[in-house]
Amino acid sequence: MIKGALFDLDGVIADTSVYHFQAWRDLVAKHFNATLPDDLEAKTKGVSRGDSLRVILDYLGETVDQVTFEALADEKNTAYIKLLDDLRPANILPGITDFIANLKAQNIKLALASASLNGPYILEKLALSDAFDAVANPAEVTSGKPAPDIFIAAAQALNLEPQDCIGVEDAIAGVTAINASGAFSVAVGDASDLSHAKLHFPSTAELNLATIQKAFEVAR
Ligand code: B16
Ligand code: MG
Repeated sequence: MIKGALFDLDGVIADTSVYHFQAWRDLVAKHFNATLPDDLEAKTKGVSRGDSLRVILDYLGETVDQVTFEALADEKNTAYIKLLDDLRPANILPGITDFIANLKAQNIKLALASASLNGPYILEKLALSDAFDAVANPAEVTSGKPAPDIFIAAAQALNLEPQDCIGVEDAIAGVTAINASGAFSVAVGDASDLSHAKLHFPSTAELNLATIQKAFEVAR
């Protein structure tokens, strides 16, 4: 029986991932006079702010000192928050409101397992704060995704074992993290590289609790 659902945020609850990459692109254009290719986005998805910046600097072949690194990360976050200005409940991805309602109808507890330090702020903007029983704090875990820490912390916050939970993700690193935590990985999205997920839906609109429950029981 599924007892908990551990949710990623960016790309699962709302499509804020496009804003993340837009903010990185603007930063790189301004400070390095360079353009980031589309395929770099997948490498920054689900990955912490600092790790995303490392991926980008690696791509650019740039090294910066610690002070500059922090300043760049801060500047990106300020720009990202600005892009979130108009975020509202209508921006919740298709199917997510119903999926949350179906989980709650089955007494399945909900926790946020996002790498984003802006998670609580975004939930508030989407009027979803009350829907979640717990929010795992990414600032309090040792290692970010693809390490399992945030999913383990989210299960713990619900007083559950990861094995009794599903994790829902859109990112390669996130699915790896769920699998390593022991939770049952459910991937959403059209990325062809989510094949390591136990179950995959092409989009959030297709998330189906009955299908997940069946697959979960078979796997357990
Ligand atoms: P922040 P998720 C992740 O959120 C994003 O996918 C990733 O692009 C971002 O770098 C990371 O959060 C950190 O976000 O800069 O807001 O702390 O997909 O794990 O919900
Ligand atoms: Mg995500």
